[in-house]
Amino acid sequence: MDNKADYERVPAGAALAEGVRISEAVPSRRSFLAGGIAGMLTPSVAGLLVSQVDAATMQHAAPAPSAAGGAAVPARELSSDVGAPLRIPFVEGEPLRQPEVRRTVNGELRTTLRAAYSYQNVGGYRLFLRTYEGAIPGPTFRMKAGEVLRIRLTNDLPPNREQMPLQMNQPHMLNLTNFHFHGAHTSPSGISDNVLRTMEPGQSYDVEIRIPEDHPKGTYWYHPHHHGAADIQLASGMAGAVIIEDGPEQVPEVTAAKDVTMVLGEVAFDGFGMVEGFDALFSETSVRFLTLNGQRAPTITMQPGEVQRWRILHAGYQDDLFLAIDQHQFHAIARDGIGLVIIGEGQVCTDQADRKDAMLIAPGQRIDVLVKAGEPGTYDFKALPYNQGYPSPFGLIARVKVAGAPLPMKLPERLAPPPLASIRDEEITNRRQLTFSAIVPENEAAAHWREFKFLVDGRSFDMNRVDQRVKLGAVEEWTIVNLHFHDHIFHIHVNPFELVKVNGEYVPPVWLDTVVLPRNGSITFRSRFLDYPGKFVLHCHMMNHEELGMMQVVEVYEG
Ligand SMILES: [Cu+2]
Repeated sequence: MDNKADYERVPAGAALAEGVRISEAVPSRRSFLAGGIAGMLTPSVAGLLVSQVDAATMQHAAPAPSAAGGAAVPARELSSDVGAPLRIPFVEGEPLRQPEVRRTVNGELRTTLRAAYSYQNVGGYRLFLRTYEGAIPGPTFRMKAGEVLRIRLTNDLPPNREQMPLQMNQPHMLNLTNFHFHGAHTSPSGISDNVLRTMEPGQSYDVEIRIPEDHPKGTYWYHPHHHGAADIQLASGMAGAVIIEDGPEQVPEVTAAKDVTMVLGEVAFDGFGMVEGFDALFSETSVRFLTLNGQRAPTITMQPGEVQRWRILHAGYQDDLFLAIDQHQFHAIARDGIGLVIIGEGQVCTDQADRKDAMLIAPGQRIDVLVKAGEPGTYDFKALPYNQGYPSPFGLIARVKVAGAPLPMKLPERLAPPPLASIRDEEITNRRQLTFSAIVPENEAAAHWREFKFLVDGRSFDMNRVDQRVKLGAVEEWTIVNLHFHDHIFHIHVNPFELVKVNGEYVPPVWLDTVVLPRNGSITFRSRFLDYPGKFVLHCHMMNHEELGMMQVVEVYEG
């Protein structure tokens, strides 16, 4: 079901009439100091600064919603402020947009995907970023298990004005790209989900990914994965959702729920409004604000009693987010595209697992949740402060406006049968242990980022070395030990895994493809390597760490 039209039907003017704030995105130096704000500036705080918006800006603020998302804005409508990055009128409370949806025809989703710079209006700033199809996020692909995704990917980024460096584990060659279908159980070879491919600027490439008939149905995503450029491109907003649609086994309460795609973004940029290196991304406080589908502080509308299915995808580049909605609950029904056995289970890798009102999501993870609207009112959907070894970004993400006629809908009492069978002890053919660690400079200043090393098994990534050889047909149990005092995020391509232990203690098993690896702790999971021989990678999904070397090559070989 495509809700795009529902969202587009809401006229921007109607929202404005109901008291939408017009905010200046950034306070003046004077007001900043007066306010004494050291942490993230929430839009609500920015909203208080409306009196400082100059008259010319106010006059032209109303057309801003239609100009959002990268459309051209006449120069006279821009703020008179000449500072960089360019600040523009910012209207809070626009209806949440849905990314453009592209669908299958006759079993094949055939599409183009153009990687290119474009101007984007994001939360009060006019940024110049690498994007897919000139949009943040990129289009949503909707397909079914058993279908084929065929993409003609054109790399229209400019030439790289540098040679390939000797030090590969630092950002480099930022205009090389490729295509990764995160979470797909498919071939990692040839022109399929092959992240070891290189796509040069000025060239077009075919990608063909076959989704098997028995693939778990749920929420997946795509993003670039070329080592050296993946972090900068993802942080710029190059990401989109892939939805493998439900089958007839889905329970009626979920089928009846409005299906909403929600792509979380962490917005960071340099003093020019661009993302061109680690000076924009590396500091632990780089993230300026959070976005949902590329929008800052949009409004999600629900009727009292309504149940919606939110497909929450964390496409941010670096940090765990601890999500909550005032006076509402998340009811998780799937994690990483794989249906849960029990509603709400799977929150295990957090020191706040007992907090039932909040939900931890790591970059790369997806959590499908049901949300049942309560009494009429407006509620904040936000990220709460969270300790991931260093503080996570926090602040407003969106507002949930509950209004209109009551729409009594039910939450399900049980979910569809789980798509993947639990791995029994006697299936296991091999065990192995890996370590994640870091070497940090004596003074961890952001400016010293070149001195950080992020390692797996004590080594930096080398795409020409195979680190883990797994025999085709193996069923293995892996323990990943984190020797660092920060959390990391373990992700492996091609095969999902069943998490069974955290810090050596058994947990209710949950299938995932991305998981928080607790600081000075460990995770243990089981995985089946029954098909798809070839080379692929495992890595930390905190993309700064991946780019600084926290990645390995895995080869599934036919013995
Ligand atoms: Cu990491």
